[in-house]
Amino acid sequence: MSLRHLIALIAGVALIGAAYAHDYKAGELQVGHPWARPTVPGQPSGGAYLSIENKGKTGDKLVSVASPVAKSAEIHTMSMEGNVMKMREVGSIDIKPSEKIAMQPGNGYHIMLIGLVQPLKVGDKVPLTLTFEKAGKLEVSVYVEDKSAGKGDGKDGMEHMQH
Ligand SMILES: [Cu+2]
Repeated sequence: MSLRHLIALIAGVALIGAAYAHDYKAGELQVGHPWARPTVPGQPSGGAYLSIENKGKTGDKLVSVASPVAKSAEIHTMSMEGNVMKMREVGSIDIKPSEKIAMQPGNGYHIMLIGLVQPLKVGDKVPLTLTFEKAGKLEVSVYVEDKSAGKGDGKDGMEHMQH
C-alpha cells in the first residue's frame, strides 16, 4: 500500500469516527450525539448541542447542566425577533412523552458553556453532566466538531460574545 493510500484510509476512518453518533440513556430518555463548536482562544463562551428523546409515558425535565470546562453552564433558547437573534436563559426544558428535542445552532435550545477554562478544539471530548428531574444525572461526552465548515454560518461565536 502506498503512503497516499494509507493517508486516504486513515482520513476515511477518521471521518467515519467523527460521523458516528454517540447515544446515552437515562431511564426512558435517550440523549443523542452531544457536540460543541470549536472556539477561538479568548472566546469567553461556547454553545453545545444534543438531542433528547423521551421514549417513556411520563414527562421529564432537563433542569440543569454543568461541565468542568466552563465556570457555569446554562440552558438557552434562541430565536429571531425581526432581524435580531435573541438569546435568553431558560430554567429547564420540558420533555413530554414521545417528544424529541433537537438542539441546533441558530434556532431553539442550546447549552451555553460560560467562562471557558480552555478553548474548545476540534477533536476534543469534554464531559457534560445533564440533570433531569426524574431520570437523574447523566454524564455525556461532548465532541467538539466543526460542523459549520462549508455552511457559511460562522456567526455563532459572535452571538455568544454578547453574553
Ligand atoms: Cu447562549
